[in-house]
Amino acid sequence: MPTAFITGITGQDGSYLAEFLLERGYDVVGMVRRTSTLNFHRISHIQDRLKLVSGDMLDQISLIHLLEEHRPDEVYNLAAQSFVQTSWGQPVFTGEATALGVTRLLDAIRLVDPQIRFYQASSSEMFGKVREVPQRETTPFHPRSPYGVAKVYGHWITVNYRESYDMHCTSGILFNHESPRRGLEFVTRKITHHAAMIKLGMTDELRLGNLDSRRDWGFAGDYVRAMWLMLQQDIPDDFVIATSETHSVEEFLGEAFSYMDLDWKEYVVQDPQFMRPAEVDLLVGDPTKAGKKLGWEPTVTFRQLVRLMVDSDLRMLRNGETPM
Ligand code: NAP
Ligand code: F7E
Repeated sequence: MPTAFITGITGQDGSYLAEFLLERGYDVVGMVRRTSTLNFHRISHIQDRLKLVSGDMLDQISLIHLLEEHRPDEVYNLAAQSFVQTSWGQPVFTGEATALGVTRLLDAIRLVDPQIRFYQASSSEMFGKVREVPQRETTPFHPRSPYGVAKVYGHWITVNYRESYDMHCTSGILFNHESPRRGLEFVTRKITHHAAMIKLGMTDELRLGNLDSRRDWGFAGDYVRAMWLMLQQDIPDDFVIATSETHSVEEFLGEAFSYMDLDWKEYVVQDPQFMRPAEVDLLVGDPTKAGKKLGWEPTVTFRQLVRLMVDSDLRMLRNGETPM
């Protein structure tokens, strides 16, 4: 059985990827960092089938020891400080975890076993102030946040280890992907969770920032399948993963609230604290290469995505469950 090593397994994508790999018969080793309170809520349903091990992207020794001990065939680097807004308040930490962490892990692989296949979670945030519409693998980068800048570094160091050491290093340039397990601070989940709370009479207000920005939103379950497909290729490469549709935050609001028979204009307040110092106005990806080379395509439409997130939030709130 192949062994996969996942950093960021407690996050949205880590939980879906772990499920996906377990179904394919992998031994899954997940790296978790030490926290004073356990945060395994996204993986509690599969915890007994995972090997959870302790390490941190800021501590290279831990990465080397874990790779030596578990000898994975594939490494998926999903760990990052991934919230764009926080990256302005914590730019150095974001650089340490999201940028330099990639080098620490790549170099640990080079030292322990350069045959290990490596996946880097790159991001459409690298395109930032976009130079071309839609964005593809060859579109130049112009990041607009410390997070985007850190991801550009992570992307190029991945390409560099591929070119310098002939390692199997792949960068997946993933556009926004969401799910019922999305963190509550991201705009999609913030909207679906509040729409459900408003429907149930638990609140009557939703405070948001810029409603005009446009994103290419897909379903996280589809996107982890693309990560795995990338590492099954003989030749490592870079791939854009996206739906090729773009919608504004306002459209997302309209879709979620109208599904609940609510008018979002009665509840939404624009609040400057959620505006960003520099915004990414428009993202829309061109996944043609992934379609041709990986046979990948998304299976969940924008409307289905919004509805499955609202339904899940309604169910959790009705059952008094802690949000994932
Ligand atoms: P997420 O839910 O925020 O999960 C991030 C994970 O990284 C968590 O497990 C977190 O652990 C871990 N982590 C953070 N700092 C760490 C450190 N110093 N050492 C070890 N682990 C650390 O993010 P996601 O949405 O699943 O995204 C997964 C990856 O894809 C990230 O790299 C993100 O930047 C990238 N990405 C995401 C999207 C998207 O739309 N979701 C699009 C493109 C790229 P804790 O639970 O302990 O905090
Ligand atoms: O913001 C606007 C905000 O925080 C989306 C991460 O996974 O995807 C994600 O980054 C848009 C922005 O995601 C609020 O200004 C308005 O224009 O949900 P978000 P993001 O910044 O696109 C990329 C691909 C990643 O790689 C990242 O890791 O929504 N917006 N009002 C708001 N955003 C938030 N969070 N909260 C608001 O109240």
